[in-house]
Amino acid sequence: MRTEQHGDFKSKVSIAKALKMMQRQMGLKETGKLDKPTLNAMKRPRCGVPDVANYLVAGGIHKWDHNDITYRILNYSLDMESTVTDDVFARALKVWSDVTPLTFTRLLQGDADIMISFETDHGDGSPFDGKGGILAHTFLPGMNFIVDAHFDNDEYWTLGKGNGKSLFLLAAHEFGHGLGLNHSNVRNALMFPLYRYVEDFSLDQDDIDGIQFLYGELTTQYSFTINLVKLMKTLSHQRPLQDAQV
Ligand SMILES: [Ca+2]
Ligand SMILES: [Ca+2]
Ligand SMILES: [Zn+2]
Ligand SMILES: [Zn+2]
Repeated sequence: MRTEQHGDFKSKVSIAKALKMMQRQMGLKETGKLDKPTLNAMKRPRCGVPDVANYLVAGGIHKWDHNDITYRILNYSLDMESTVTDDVFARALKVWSDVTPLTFTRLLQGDADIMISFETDHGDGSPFDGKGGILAHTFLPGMNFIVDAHFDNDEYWTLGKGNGKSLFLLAAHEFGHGLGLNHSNVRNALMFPLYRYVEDFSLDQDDIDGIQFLYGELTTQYSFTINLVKLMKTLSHQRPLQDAQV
């Protein structure tokens, strides 16, 4: 029943209209035609979460009903050491916990809210496409009990420089979906669908507005506690150094 309604709705959207929506999403001129800039943009490496489908479900809010999110890393790629990969995923999650009351705890077994894995052929109806093209995809919360974050194993995952794709940037983007964010049409936003390597990464105001719309800001009391803990750590690290100098 649900599928029928969805199909019916979808068939009313003409190709030109869908193209225009996609062009808007990619920040291109909305011609409604498959012109050269559109074709070029479609060939660029990108996240596999479909833009147009997201517009079709626009209006629905997908988010977690709790702030203490758990995650689990199910497997590793051959491109990076596992400890480096663990660190990359932790840093990518920190991007979001830095600006919200969300916390992320890693589980080593059992069901976590976000299940992270590297995949090639896999059975979720959105197969990967080998090297290039689609790099990763992630489900939005609320549709499934568990959110899967999948990274294409055929990509060459790196820390960003040189050949290969930055696992950190892709993971931060994918976790944005895993927390409920759709794609943004702001070119400098992390949630823009096309991959672009940046050395000094920071969230765009558009990303911050989006995630804080869903989960609120990091409260001052909470950030005060975090800063206090950081200060105490710094002081306790400095003390032995001072002793050594005396
Ligand atoms: Ca691919
Ligand atoms: Ca690989
Ligand atoms: Zn995406
Ligand atoms: Zn998948």
